[in-house]
Amino acid sequence: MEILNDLQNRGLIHQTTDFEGLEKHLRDNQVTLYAGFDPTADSLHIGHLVPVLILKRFQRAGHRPIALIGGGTGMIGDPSGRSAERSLNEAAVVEGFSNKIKQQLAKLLDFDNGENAAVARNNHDWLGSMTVIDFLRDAGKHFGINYMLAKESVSARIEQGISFTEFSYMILQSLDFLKLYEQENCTLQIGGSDQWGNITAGMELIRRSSGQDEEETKAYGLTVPLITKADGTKFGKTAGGAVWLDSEKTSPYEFYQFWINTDDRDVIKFLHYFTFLEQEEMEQLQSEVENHPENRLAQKRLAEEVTRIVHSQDAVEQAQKISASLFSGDLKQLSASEIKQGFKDVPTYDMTKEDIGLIDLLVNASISSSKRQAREDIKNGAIYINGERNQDMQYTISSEDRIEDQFTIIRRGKKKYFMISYK
Ligand code: 383
Repeated sequence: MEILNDLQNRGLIHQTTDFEGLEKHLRDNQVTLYAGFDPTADSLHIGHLVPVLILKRFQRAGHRPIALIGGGTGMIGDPSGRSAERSLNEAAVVEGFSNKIKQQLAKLLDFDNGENAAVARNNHDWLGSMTVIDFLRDAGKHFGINYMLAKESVSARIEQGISFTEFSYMILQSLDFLKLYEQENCTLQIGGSDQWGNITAGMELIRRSSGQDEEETKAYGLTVPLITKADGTKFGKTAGGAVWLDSEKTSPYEFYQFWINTDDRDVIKFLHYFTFLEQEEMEQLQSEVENHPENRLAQKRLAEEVTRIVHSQDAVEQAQKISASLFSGDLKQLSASEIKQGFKDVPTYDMTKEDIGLIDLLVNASISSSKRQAREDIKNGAIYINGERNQDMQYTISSEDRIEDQFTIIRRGKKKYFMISYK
């Protein structure tokens, strides 16, 4: 199927400049396209995933993606979609973030598959050395103030206030599109719907610098929709904050769980956005959601696919193993690192590696409210050590109960978990 049709069927096209022209351009050429990512943190998060996957979809269709890292623009701050001025990071911090993000993008896109290998560029390479005189003479002259003021990213901020720094951001992103257009024959920029103003500004700069009119210039823009959820809450946020692509920040198990928890009303849409599954399979899953929602098959498939794309098949299997163990309460086969992922959010009690009576431990770790309560809990069979019920009042917790000498998991009742962590 043609790439634009595929994107359309998946509901992935919010706006395009000249749809028919772009369709023909993609049919007749191997097109170089780009999307930009500003290094505002040490990792991308799932909000970045849709545009990254769009680059991948184009790559699979034979086109050539450029992942642009905003080492220069990240020093300035895009006002698009933000209600307040950003705080600036030090140059060394932005550089560190850029390197990390580049590595993540290299994992997600094929950087060495010959023919249409993806490439990474960093706009610090050209923006970092541009003089202010050149900036104002060569770029600034092409931008009318009224044109800039009319952009949503600026007009939305007039009341609240916007610095000249952020006001100028669109010119920098436009210079990138021009640069990549001239040097890499890059004719398409994609981004989220928040990027529409910046993308069209770049097309305008390309037209003006080349003196061509709209018809002659082969530069296009495409944006993807903002991701919304049926319950109205913001996509991509959990109680613990953003869902990061870095496994150190969001473990593969948490990542997997995030997708498993998708609402029935959203899951089919997310399969379209975040996976490469064929329409037919997604339709089958849709009827599963309608007829057997309790099986959560679509959620499982979504979690599997996205976790595999971002992490690996091993990560999927590990996440499934942790989920199954937590569900059955049988923790024996989990490694310390799996325990750590699965029990990240449970109350943790730190202690030194010394033997301690079970009753004392229950009280010290605030698992039972008093010694009397602790005895009661043990007697009632409500206490489990690493998944095994323990009804021995005299029991001593020792090295035997430490998983890889690091943790003991205590459960009280059906599903109240506590982690004992040893120093
Ligand atoms: C910088 C220089 C360019 C082209 C783009 C940029 C970055 C752009 C931006 N993008 C967001 C970001 O970096 O700020 N000005 O966090 C996000 N993107 C993508 C997508 C999205 C946007 O990286 O909508 C979500 O992920 O466009 O918010 O020459």
